[in-house]
Amino acid sequence: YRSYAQYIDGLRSLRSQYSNLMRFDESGNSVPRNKTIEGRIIHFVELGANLDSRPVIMLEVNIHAREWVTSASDFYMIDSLVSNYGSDADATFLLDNFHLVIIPVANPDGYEFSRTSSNTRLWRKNRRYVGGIFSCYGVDLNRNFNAFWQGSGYCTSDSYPGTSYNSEPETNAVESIFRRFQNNMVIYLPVHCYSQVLLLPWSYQSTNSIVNARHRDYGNAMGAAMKASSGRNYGVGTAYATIGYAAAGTSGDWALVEKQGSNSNFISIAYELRPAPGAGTGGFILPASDIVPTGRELLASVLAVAKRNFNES
Ligand code: 0X9
Ligand code: ZN
Repeated sequence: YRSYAQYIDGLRSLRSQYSNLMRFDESGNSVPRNKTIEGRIIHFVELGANLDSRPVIMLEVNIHAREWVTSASDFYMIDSLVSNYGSDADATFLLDNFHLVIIPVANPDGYEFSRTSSNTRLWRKNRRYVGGIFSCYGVDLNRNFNAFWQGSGYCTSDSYPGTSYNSEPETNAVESIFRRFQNNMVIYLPVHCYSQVLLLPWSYQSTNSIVNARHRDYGNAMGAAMKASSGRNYGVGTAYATIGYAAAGTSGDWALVEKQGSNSNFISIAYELRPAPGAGTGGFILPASDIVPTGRELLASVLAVAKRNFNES
């Protein structure tokens, strides 16, 4: 598993090799308010042979610090797409017909903190100093978006939503990058782990009913592609129906609201990638040998939604 700096260096070197297929926001200047509390830039990368003239699929990865396999498998996917373009039919199809926008690590402060020691390995939130009588740190960024936001809970909670929606720089950065590509965007995919499910909206409601049947079709197509890749069964449904709880203020719901709600053709589906063998609280701690097979699942499912979308239009 690489550091944030190593991922960014890796993207730079891929970009220098495949400059016809990649764009990378080196300075981060194009996105307002995109610096984290500890001063890191929330970078994004764009992939495609025909940037700016193709529908956008956006991936937001590793917004929860401890979910390391999400960024690792995403890096595998990026590397595999650009290096197989022109020789592999699927990679060529995807990069010829779509514009991928990827935030490779949406919570770099939290990610680096989770890498500092085994005591901090299961850190989830960002590194905001909140204070209070317990001098606590951290806002759950996937509760901080302006969609059905709920301002409940104390800052000791792992899912503390912040003092108001949008209070965090990372949330603002994700929103700014989204807005920049929003007009052409057809699919938004937040990437989490480890419940091995594909989460359909709405996330905030304690109900099993999904926003529309089209989401179910896309989720099923993703699950089938992942099954074909690894043999694993990914569940498909709302957060409440699959992992057993509703979550307000998530980026997935926010993206759908931004794109005009349930009548829109826009697709917003969140991944919960595979758990570590044995699961439990160790479900987040996957051996490095799981990175490539998880990356293959991710790639197969992104390809599946792209093909589905391409065939619709
Ligand atoms: O609780 C969460 O934020 C997510 N599960 S996790 O174990 N990765 O923390 C699921 C929330 C649903 N997310 C979206 N619909 N975007
Ligand atoms: Zn998560």
